Amino acid sequence: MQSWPSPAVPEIDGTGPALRLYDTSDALVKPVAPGSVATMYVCGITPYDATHLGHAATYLAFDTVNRVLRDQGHEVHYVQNITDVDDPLFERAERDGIDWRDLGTRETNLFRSDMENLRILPPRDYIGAIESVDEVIAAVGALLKSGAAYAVDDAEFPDIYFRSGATGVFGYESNYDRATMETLFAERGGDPDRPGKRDPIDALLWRAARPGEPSWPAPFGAGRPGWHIECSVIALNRLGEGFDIQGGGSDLIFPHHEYSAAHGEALAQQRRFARHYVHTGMIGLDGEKMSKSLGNLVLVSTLCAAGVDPRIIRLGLLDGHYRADRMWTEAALGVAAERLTMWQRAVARESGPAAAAVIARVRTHLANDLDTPKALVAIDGWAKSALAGIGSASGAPDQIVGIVDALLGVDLRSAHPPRPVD
Ligand code: 5CA
Ligand code: ZN
Repeated sequence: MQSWPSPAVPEIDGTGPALRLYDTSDALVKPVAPGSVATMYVCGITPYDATHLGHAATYLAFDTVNRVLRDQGHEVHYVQNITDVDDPLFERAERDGIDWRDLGTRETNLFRSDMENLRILPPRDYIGAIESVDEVIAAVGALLKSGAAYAVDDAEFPDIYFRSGATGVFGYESNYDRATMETLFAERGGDPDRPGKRDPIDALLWRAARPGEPSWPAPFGAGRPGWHIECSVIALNRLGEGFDIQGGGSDLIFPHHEYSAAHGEALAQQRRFARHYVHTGMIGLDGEKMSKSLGNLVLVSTLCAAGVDPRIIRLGLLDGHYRADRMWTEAALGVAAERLTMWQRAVARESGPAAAAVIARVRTHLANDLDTPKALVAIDGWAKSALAGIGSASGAPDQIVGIVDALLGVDLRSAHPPRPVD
């Protein structure tokens, strides 16, 4: 699948401290410690509805990770999937009387234009489930062969499941106890009551073909991929085992990332799937998590169509810490709009306080588990001083424009209208 166009990222002199991020598995903030090429996989959308601010916040958090790593001189190999074969897509397509492939294409196009408007750096590999079916078939075959997978005893629908005990370390990613796993498994797409499973929380790897559902031929019987194996193979086949960052929202901690890791580890001789499991908090509206199923959505595309500058959306989202569950409010947009205006006025001046100390602070805050709220406050401080006529560093406004563009993804000098949807 084609990714979206990349915005330019200016290179800024110097470098900051090495990035440290919270790892869900080890339950602590630790160095990301990549080699010269940093490797990052972030779970992509299920394209049955439009991008809301919760999705945007999650992709923006990993965009900031991407920008910080680049600023530290790393090349970043970034991979993202599109879950374009899944039940929610079929159900919505059926409800709306359209082909599920057309629905997926339409919503993926909308997502791409939202990401472009928000100036999110695109993944190098943007891979749909449809495109990766062959990879899944190879992986399921290998898991069957090694005994990590089994088919249920059902002549009509011999679905294939993963033995959650196969790796011996199952549960290390989420650290959840058995009761919590059972609850979340049932709530988030699992099928604990499927007869024939050896353990109720064993996850589906391959769903045998059902009438009216899409399927692909495979040596172990026609069917379609389960959800978690899709992300395991797309990541593993491009980044290798032990890649640096596996990312997504906190609703993916279990079962999705636990099983993506376990599948990957069973395939790659037990090496830890990802070094870091990084999870963003949930964005809510009116006291509830923003979700397609609840329908309480603020869409990026709606805001852009109403003339809201995407830079304001970015600054509004960056004003909260990525790991905090938080509510989106109209007021947050107002605050972000004022901030953008203030920064623009400040960098339009001929001089201001020397930028080096501010740039160092921004880098330090971001390296410290992505403390974007403090990074914004550091820029505020510079902008207020500049507007008060303090400082005579003539290069400073340009330097501030550079760092805000490179690390926060906001181009203070652009006047580009958002790109219309295809
Ligand atoms: N396709 C799968 C991942 S393989 C999926 O979860 N798709 S999704 O469209 O439901 O979500 C895409 C990303 O947005 C996921 O990382 C999810 O955790 C995140 N997300 C969904 N809702 C919110 C929210 N309200 N706040 C923050 N992030 C969210
Ligand atoms: Zn995923």
